[in-house]
Amino acid sequence: MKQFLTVQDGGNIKKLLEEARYVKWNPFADQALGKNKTMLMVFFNSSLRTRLSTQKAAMNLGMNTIVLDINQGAWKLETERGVVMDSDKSEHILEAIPVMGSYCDIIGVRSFAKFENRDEDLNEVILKQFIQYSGKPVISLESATRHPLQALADLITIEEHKKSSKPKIVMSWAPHPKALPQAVPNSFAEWMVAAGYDLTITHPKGYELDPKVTAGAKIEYDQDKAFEGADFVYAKNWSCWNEENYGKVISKDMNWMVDKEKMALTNNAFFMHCLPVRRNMIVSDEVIESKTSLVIPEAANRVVSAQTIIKKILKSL
Ligand code: AN0
Ligand code: CP
Repeated sequence: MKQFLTVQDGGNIKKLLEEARYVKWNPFADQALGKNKTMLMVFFNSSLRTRLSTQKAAMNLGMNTIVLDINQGAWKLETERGVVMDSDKSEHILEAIPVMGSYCDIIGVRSFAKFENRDEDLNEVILKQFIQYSGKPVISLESATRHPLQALADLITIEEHKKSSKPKIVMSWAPHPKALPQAVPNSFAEWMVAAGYDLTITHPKGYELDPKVTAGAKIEYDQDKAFEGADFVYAKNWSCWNEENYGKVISKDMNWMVDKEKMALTNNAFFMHCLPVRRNMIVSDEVIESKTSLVIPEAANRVVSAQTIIKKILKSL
């Protein structure tokens, strides 16, 4: 494996899940693989889970790890080519990336959608520069349009808890005060369809995701209807993807919050969320604290997803 940015990079899902199961139960079996190898993680945005779980995964594989918060302590980066650099930006990303690449064997990058220029976000301008100029395998730690390590952890968690071979999964939009990216719902949809699950996506009108990403899923605008018979409810907020309202919040309708009454419509469904979550906006205290809430094991599986992927990349170095 030379990079991990999308579901396609994961290869055969069944095989990947087998590899994940092995990693989960033998976390220190491959300590020699990462000896004298360095994992660098570069964050353009905040993180708790991705930062800690990816670092833990790399350490389990015997690697050294370096974490850089670009916005705290590093030089402010210019990302446009051709500009006269007379502003507050001291360094160009075209030097910074190969320099960072020279200090590591694998490079992880978190770079969210900025919502300034839709084409720039959809074309993954920052991530692509890391691929082109770092000279090292790149792992997405959530890019502008995808969060594959999260979706793989979600899939591992569902595999561990499902009671039928083709569970009904419902991904539900829920209200949030700020504009959030589409990366998590995009990856969740792609991975669930690729895994062969029965996926229904529910959201208010205007929050449609890229139809290429949701191909194979059912879209249901009536949230109550969508929840009927669900085995897993995956809550997430995202902002508008369409051209007209890209990156905008057009509804904060609190009726979409996942609460006890909504969960009562399901087939005693498990509740999932990638975290961080805003309680009593996205989900009620009661539901997130209930016995069927999987948010903590789901976050714990982020170590497993990261370790499975880093291991595959180390093997191909
Ligand atoms: C981010 C998002 O929605 O993409 C990260 C989630 C893993 N969430 C926030 O910014 C709150
Ligand atoms: N789920 C997730 O990626 O969390 P962080 O933003 O805290 O890394």
